[in-house]
Formats: sequence, C-alpha cells, structure tokens
Amino acid sequence: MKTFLLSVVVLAGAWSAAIANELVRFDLNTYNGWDYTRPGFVLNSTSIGQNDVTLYKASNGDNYTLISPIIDKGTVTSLNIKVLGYSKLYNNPNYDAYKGSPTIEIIDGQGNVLKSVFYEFKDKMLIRDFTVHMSVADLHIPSFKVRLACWSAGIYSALAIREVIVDDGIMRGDVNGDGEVTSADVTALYDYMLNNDSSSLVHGDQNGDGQITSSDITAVYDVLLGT
Ligand SMILES: [Ca+2]
Ligand SMILES: [Ca+2]
Repeated sequence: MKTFLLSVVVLAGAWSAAIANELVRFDLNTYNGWDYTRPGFVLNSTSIGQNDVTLYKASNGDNYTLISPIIDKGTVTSLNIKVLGYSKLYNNPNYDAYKGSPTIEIIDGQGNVLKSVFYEFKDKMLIRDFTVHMSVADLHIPSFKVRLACWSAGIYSALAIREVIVDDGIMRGDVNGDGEVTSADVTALYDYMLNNDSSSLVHGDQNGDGQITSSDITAVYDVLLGT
C-alpha cells in the first residue's frame, strides 16, 4: 500500500478540477420535472433560451416560481446552489432591481419552507448573472425541493432564470476538507478506520452510502487517478 500511496502523490500534482455530486439541474436541455407555476406556460428550450422563465407576481396575485423535482438522494448536510439569471430589461420607470432580487428556498414535499436565502440586488444593473451558495446543515428529511422566487417582483421587475445547478457541496475526494484532493485524504480515511482517529475527517462518506468503509478509500482513489 505504501508503494501505491507514493504513486498517488505524484499523480495528485497533475490533478486539478474536482467536482461535487450534482443533485439536480435546470438548463436549456434539462427541465423535465421542473414546475414553473405559470398557467399555460410551456417549458422548453426556446422559452428558457428567450429568458421567458420569469419570476414575479402576476396581476392576479399569483407568484410565478420555479420548483425543482424532488431531490431524494440520502441525507444532505450541505448544498451549493448556483443560479444563472437575468434581470429582465424594461425601459420603464417602474423597474426596480431590488424587487427583482431572487429568493432561494429549500422546501419539503408539502411546500413548507425549511431554509431560505435572499440574494439582494443593490443597484439597477439590468442584465447580470449571479451565483448563490447556500449551506444547509442537519436537514433531517428524506427529500426536498428547491424553489426560486421573487416574492416582491411585479410585471416591471421580473427576473428570468436560465440555469440552476444544485450540488452536494462536497468536493469529490476531499476527505479532510482542505479544498484539494491529495494522498492526505486517503491518509485521513486510514487514520479513522485503523486508529479511530477522526481529527482529519470532514467528508469521510465519499460514496454517500451512509457508512465509512474501504469503498470510500476506493472513491478517493478514483478521483486521484481520474477514473
Ligand atoms: Ca483534501
Ligand atoms: Ca461510504
């Protein structure tokens, strides 16, 4: 095993782009199961590409929101939610970027809000993209959805959603949580499994099966070796 570890050290220097486990996505090609709560509207590549998936309060009072499919992939302790959106371009004095500021919510199957983050636009820039990182801890429910809304937006202040990516916020292979994947991450698992030393163990369950076993060491090697 020592020989293998040494070879990993060499490979680790060439390794660069770790990714987290993607849980759900919304974009031009992936929108099945997403619910845009605007009556009669058809979600498709054209409507998304034309920035027609807008979040606002309609004249009848309905809030048009975008809701993800149910996410049910085991206990989630952290989330990254990236949203690419555009403020709608209105040449109108009633335009108010603040009202078009998005709210991202974690909701349960009944629509109850479990976590919420408000991303406030502080200026009147009309077109922008933005990223929200949302951390969710101890979410002891079997499943959840992500809801995007602009609760105070109206017809002159809508926000269009173009892309949403939700991942588990855990870099694959980064057991000790230092932002890199190196042999130290393998060592951290060995320290825990052989010596019950959890001092470097931040994300031990790499394969998401709820246990820390040799399979998690294999998962780290898979990242290190690029397989
Ligand atoms: Ca690491
Ligand atoms: Ca595991």
